[in-house]
Amino acid sequence: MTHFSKMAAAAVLSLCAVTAALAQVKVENGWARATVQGQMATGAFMKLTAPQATRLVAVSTPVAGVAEIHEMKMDGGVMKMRGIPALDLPANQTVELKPGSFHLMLMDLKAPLMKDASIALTLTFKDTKGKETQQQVSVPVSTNMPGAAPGAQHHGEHKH
Ligand SMILES: [Cu+2]
Repeated sequence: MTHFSKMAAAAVLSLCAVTAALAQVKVENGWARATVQGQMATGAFMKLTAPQATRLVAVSTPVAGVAEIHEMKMDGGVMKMRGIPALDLPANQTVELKPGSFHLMLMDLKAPLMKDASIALTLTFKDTKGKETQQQVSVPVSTNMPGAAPGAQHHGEHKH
């Protein structure tokens, strides 16, 4: 492991620790894709692990006029994305939001998302009893998945 990737891993881990201590749902490896001038939409990604079964039902952010939960799926040989009303988070199972799969869609951006900035996201969860909780997270803006080098962010919890 290079010195840089060690530091990056430490930064990600300390972010994990902070969010886990404050909140019910563990949010790890969050990031949003940087945009260029004139681009109106982008995606935000993260790993979510809920201690008890819950669902992600909404997302909002001050940087975008509209934020939705999306999924990408092959449909007749074409990759399509669509909004979904909720994302199921089974107890103690890590659900990964990543490019090509589930993601948070940020639309009607108020300004380009600059690399190395960070954005605030408010996640709304609704548990099996119908109780809603909100959780604030801050995620870095990046052009690609941070620490995307193979194995760089392996937490030993890979599931297929
Ligand atoms: Cu989308």
